[in-house]
Amino acid sequence: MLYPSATPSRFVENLSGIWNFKLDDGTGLDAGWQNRPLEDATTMPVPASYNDLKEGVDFRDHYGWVFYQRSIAVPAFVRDQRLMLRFSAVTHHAKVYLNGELICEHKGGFLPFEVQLNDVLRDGDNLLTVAVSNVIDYTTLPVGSKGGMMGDLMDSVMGGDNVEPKKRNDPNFDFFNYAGITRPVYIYTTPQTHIEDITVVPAVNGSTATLTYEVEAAGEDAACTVELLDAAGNKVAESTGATGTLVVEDAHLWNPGAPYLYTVKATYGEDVYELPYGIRTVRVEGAKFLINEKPFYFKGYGKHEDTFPAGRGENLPMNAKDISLMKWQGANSFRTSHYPYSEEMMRLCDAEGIVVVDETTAVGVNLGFGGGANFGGENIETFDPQNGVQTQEHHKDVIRDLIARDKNHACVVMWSIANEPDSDRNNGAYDYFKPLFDLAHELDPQNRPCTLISVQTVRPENDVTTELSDVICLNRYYGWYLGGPDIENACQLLRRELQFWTSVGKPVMFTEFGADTVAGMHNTTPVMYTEEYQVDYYKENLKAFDEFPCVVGEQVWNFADFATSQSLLRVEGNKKGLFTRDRKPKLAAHWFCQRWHEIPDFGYKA
Ligand code: GCB
Repeated sequence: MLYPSATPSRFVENLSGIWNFKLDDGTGLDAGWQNRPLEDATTMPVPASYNDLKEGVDFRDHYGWVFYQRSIAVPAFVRDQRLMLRFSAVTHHAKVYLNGELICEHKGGFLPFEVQLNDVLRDGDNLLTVAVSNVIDYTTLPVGSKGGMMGDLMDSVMGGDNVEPKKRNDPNFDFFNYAGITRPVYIYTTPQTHIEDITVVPAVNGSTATLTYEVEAAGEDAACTVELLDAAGNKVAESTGATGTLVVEDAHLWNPGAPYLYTVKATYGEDVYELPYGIRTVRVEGAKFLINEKPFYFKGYGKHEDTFPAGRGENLPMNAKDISLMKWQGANSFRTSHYPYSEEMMRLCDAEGIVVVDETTAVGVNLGFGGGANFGGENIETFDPQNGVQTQEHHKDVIRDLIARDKNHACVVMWSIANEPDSDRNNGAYDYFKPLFDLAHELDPQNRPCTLISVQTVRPENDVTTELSDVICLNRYYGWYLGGPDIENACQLLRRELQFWTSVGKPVMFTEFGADTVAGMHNTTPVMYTEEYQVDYYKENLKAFDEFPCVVGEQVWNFADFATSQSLLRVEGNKKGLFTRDRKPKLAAHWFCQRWHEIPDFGYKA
């Protein structure tokens, strides 16, 4: 799906701003709130998660639907154009109504969707209502269940059955279930005969690059030309036809830390679309991860889109700051844990030369494990046909939509199919995941490496990542959840595990390792939760990583502290950040600054 860019043939209106807003009391849809102006509405900025923007736990932890509303109109001079209403992300389930009529519905909180307006839009003002649900269950990604444990507990303690538990979401994952219209909403136009999609695949031979392209169009037959412009806007290649190749001599490659972006300018009839495009190659060879045929070493983080008070709402200044901090630290990469990040962030990574492991929304596909902080997992097998997760079809849709959105990004070097699922082949993981890996490989025109992010609780010998993943990605907490506070001994177990992975013969990368650290907590003896312990934890783990040539990357958990559900293990959120939530460095941030500036992007373990 193309990003909504303004071009000589396309007009874009951004609907960001203050909308009307109301929490549903359980009657909203039946009572027809979508049909008329909301009564007693409050205000709400779009884009943003709503949870932290008004006071009170009932607001923050609201369960179910909320309503967003505003009026929209388009000027007469674009009325004959194709008019699209496009949502960049609505978390997690959206029903979109125009003048009371349901015009589209979407499941999944982190990918764009759109609907054509021409036939439903009236002249003058139109009432746009978006009903948004934050409910997660065994059919959604991420996975959750309906909570109410406190009621059960009180029943068992008090011996009564008269306590009605309050409905709430019980996430099977360790980040706050922020919701709302979290990314921009646009109306954009195209000519009726228009470009639907563009796919460009690079191949590099010496100093010559060949780009194979396909322009998908709709409407009438029209002439198609595709030009390649260099960064200064000069035409360096041109071709005609909806499919073809562009040959570039002395091509500038996109490299981590040294990006170069061309523009692929496609014209179909009257429609023009300009796609920023970096040329680079990616492949795995033996236990190496090659970018532009050179062995790359990942230095970076698992992240979250999480800031105060926007929640998971798009925060462009913070995105810019985060990338600046990454460069300050000598990092070169991150993983979009645990959902696809905004399109603006992906474009920024292309422009800034940051390497991205692009993850789906599949987190919590593991019912034996409560996802970090919530160790309340029920004793049901994850892939149990009756009572287990029912996510596979939706998981396929997410993979389809993610690859459709991000396939042309130079920054994306690998797809992460899931974070910490039950990946034990004895529990049905192979049958669940094999079709998903096949689908991703088939859909990605660049056939990038695919992985799943493996959890420490599955024995390595039983982990389907061995056969399915192109890169073995490990979330490991030796010296924290496992073996803490005896970091040294725990790291002996880590070494034993790495011997196993060495024998598999694939590249290995640590996608999570870390220790909760409360900023400002210090001690001469490094005890758990102090800044000193975090430094020692990392030093010891990295000593082990450095001993193994198959380890091609270290991505710490986490870039910054972030909000989670409340639990006994979380002190106002997860504190494993190298930075605080407002981006102040902890001791370990300075330590990594030194380490990562000494490690080259390429050839570290040559
Ligand atoms: C994990 C999860 C991550 C949690 C982290 C933790 O393995 O992938 O979402 O936040 O552990 O800190 O417990």
